[in-house]
Amino acid sequence: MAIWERLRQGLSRTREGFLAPLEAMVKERGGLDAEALEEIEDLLIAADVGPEAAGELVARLRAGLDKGAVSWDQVQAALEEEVAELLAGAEVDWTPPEARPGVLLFVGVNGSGKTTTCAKVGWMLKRQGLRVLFAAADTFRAAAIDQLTQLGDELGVEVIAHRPGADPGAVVHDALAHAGSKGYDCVLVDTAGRLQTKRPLMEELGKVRRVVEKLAGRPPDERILVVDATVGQNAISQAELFHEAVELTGLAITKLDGSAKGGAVIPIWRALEIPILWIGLGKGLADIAPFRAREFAQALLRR
Ligand SMILES: Nc1nc2c(ncn2[C@@H]2O[C@H](COP(=O)(O)OP(=O)(O)OP(=O)(O)O)[C@@H](O)[C@H]2O)c(=O)[nH]1
Ligand SMILES: [Mg+2]
Repeated sequence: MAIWERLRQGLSRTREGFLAPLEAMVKERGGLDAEALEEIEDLLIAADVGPEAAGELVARLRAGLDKGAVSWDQVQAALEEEVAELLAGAEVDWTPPEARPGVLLFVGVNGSGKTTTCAKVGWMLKRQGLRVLFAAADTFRAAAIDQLTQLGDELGVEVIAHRPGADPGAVVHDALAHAGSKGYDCVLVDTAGRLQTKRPLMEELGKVRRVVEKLAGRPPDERILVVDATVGQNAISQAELFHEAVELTGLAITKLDGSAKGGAVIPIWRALEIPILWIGLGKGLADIAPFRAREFAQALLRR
């Protein structure tokens, strides 16, 4: 299935929860009056768009549309336009780091999809002809090391791993040294899932960052927070703490397939203003796509 279809399908729960009642209401009223606009705001909030962004979207709609007889098609098109505009800044034309080896650090809370996203991105870079190395810096659980090692085998990507319980900083140190001597283009670092509230674990991430700084003379080129779309706006508080620890450069929003909280992408972007590099649309290695604001708005708002 094409990525676009998968995005549409992934957002279908969010879309239907929002569009069906909205369409019924606009059609019934034969246009947009003050009450209808208020109801749109409530529906947007219910779709996890957040009160602030919902208020702004409705204000824009109010300004952009004649209050008289507006058709459903006009309302739909205007909303789509506003959402696409609101998210435009979140979209980037991402290219792999130019430095060698480029270092991509994946961080996030437990189960958000770090290891999977690391593998997906590795596969993507490999297909672009880059030589990729994985660093299993999640030494917290033996299963985590096995998971990345297995993914590496599947993809033909070498994995640097130490035993469970080892220092993640040491893994990254070895990975960078190995990448340098073997001429790898990119090192992708998988880290342990952590509760953002656990300070020692967050400090460990800071340490990983410093190891890279010491060896490469610069921080990891990308510090990517992997967030699970199904947690909705909770992603914002998560991100703030990870940002403190490693200064995030990008987001990967996973599990947009099947989330009923797809609308949360809007407040997440507005609160953080960290570019959304990729979206995850399934468990498979090819289920990843660059974030495109207009595509997202269409998938969210067009039937
Ligand atoms: N549907 C769906 N599932 C995903 C996606 N990304 C990851 N998953 C699944 O989410 C689960 C957790 O993924 P992992 O990549 O292991 O997550 P993690 O952040 O590395 O987890 P920990 O290392 O335990 O913190 C797995 O079952 C993945 O297959 C996605 O985009 N869509
Ligand atoms: Mg993991």
